[in-house]
Amino acid sequence: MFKKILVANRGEIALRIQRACRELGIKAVMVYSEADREAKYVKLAEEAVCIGPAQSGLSYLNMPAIISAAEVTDAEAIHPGYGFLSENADFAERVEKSGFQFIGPTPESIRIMGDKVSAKQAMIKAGVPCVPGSEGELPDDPVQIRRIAKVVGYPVIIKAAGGGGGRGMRVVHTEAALINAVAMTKAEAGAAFGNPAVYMEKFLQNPRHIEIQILADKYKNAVYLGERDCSMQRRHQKILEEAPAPGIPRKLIERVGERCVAACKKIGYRGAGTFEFLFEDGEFYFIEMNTRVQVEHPVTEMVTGVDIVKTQIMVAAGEKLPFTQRQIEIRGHAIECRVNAEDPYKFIPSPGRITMWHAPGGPGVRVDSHVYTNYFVPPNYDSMIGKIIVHGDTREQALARMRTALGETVVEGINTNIALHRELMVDAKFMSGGTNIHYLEEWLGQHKR
Ligand code: MV4
Repeated sequence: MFKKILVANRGEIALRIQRACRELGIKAVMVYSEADREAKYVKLAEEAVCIGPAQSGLSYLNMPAIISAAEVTDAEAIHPGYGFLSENADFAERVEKSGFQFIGPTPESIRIMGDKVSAKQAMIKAGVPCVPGSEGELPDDPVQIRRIAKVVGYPVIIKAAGGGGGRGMRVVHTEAALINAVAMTKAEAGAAFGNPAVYMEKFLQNPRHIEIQILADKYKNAVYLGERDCSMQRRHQKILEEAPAPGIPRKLIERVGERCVAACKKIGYRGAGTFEFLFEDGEFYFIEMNTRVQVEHPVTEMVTGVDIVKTQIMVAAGEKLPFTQRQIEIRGHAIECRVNAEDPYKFIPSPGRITMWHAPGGPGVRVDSHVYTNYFVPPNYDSMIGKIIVHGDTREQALARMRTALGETVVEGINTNIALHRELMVDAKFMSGGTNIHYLEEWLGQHKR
């Protein structure tokens, strides 16, 4: 096992990784920007290195600064967390070329999944169900493009190979609009991602966003840890997640989970990973794979009892997965509410000093947050300041526990979206379960103030 790991991230996930290291008896080196000097995990760290000014580009995205910090502190591995450099294949490669273990998949795996066309081709080959569409990149010939769209059937969606997470896509409803939409998406993709390649899919009108968590080791062992329902989102920002997904038969999840595991084995995937699917009319359609630990990993930890971050570290160190698929059981229900420093209805960021922070507690309640009373939320980063996660024997109990937890939570000095979460936890449609990816935006439209 590693003796020392460098944590190349900030905020709640930096603290989460530090906690996993403590449990494993590993020393964690924290890196921080000038804006994060006061962070709890920096103060609690046995070692911490300032890697630059507040701007991410000069600190958390600064590869030489991070690798130098690993060198001067004698760390053996680097955990990238989520966001920042976590899905940057060049970073993973530079980490390994510098003699450190990257805690994540191989640079090749990251590269394949980063290109959405090659990711989809790998999944089709491995037998994972995908959204019907162009087989690979769209050709230049308008006649061929029209022919593909006709076969797929309108509406279609044009997506950039270099995009993902909602960036670089365009819905097309008619043949008349097709060629121009392809040209526009290609031009934008070339400018934004340095890759003009685009592909086409059938546009699904009212899907849910369901994702499957997997863990794999270096010896081709892989397991799936069930699914998460991440449909509650606004502008591609998830606001709450839950596991299991309400109303989806276990047998269906098992079938798609087994395909994901088979795909991992086939491509030699290692580490934690998430297969993102759209779910509509009882069918799963793969869209993208994330090659990092995700914000919402705790709901899976709560229903499976598996420590995903700890396991990520163990498999990166070359250990075998400490469990088999048969040992994975889904118990009860978990919900996570992301607490953001922002106006709850206008979504304007609200950085500043937290004059009072009181976290909830009690049975089945977990809070992952790096903040505290008198903490200053810097304006330079994502507005998420923590996550409240609850577990219950049933979804109803989890909902009741979340209502209680949100009721106990006190945040003063800045605005947060807790009021929005309190309303959603008593919303009849959300309570009945299974709302789709458009629900929150429609709800916000009807609850204007
Ligand atoms: C789609 C889709 C409908 N049909 N693909 C948006 C994020 C990116 N990961 C893929 N996205 C979508 N792809 C087809 N063929 C609808 C979306 C989509 C979406 C997906 C998941 C969660 C929220 C979303 C919000 C808007 C659109």
